[in-house]
Amino acid sequence: MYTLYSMRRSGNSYKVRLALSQLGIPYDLVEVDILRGETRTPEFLAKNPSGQVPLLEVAPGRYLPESNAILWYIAGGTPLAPDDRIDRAEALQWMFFEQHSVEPNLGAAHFWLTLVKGGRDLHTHALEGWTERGYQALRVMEQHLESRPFFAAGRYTIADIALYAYTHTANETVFDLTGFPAIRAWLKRVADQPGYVPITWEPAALAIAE
Ligand SMILES: N[C@@H](CCC(=O)N[C@@H](CS)C(=O)NCC(=O)O)C(=O)O
Repeated sequence: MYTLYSMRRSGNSYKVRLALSQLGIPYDLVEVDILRGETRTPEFLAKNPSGQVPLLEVAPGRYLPESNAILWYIAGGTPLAPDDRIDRAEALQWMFFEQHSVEPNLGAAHFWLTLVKGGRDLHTHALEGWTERGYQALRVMEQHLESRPFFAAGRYTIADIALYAYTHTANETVFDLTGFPAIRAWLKRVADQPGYVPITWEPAALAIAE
């Protein structure tokens, strides 16, 4: 059985919890508090030298970091991970976009404004850039979704899961999605998928570490 090292309010961790739920894969969950430095202990760094969650133990002693790599691993061989060459490349395209344009802006705003006490004051200058680049990313997504129900392969895939994580919490920070009707409709389509769980969900049998 997999063990997932994850933090409840982390969008990157949520991607993996959402996919595991939708794929019906059982797993043990270890809640890690990054605000208390729990990913920076020698024990954790031995598992993931990057000191970050999510981290999936795929077999005893074998660890896989990076949310989008984990998505490809757990969804491999299922309809959530496109097999066809161009469909797969399209899914990858949007997952790279997520890491380059969405996570560093919407994700950073989410982390510093909603999770860290006083984070807004600490990052007043950065916030301007996150906002500008975040809206730029949202406009790209909006345009794509105006004529398509999902991001890649003409169906719901792990590309949607990756992009959903920080887009669905965008309005908790500085982003107003009122002017993005296609994104709002897509957020609803994702939330309507079988096996959907919200970011606050946790398995009943939580957790080894708590
Ligand atoms: N590119 C990585 C980013 C992971 C990441 O930034 N994780 C954050 C939580 S969302 C973390 O663990 N931060 C703790 C730290 O850097 O000390 C992914 O997609 O998994």
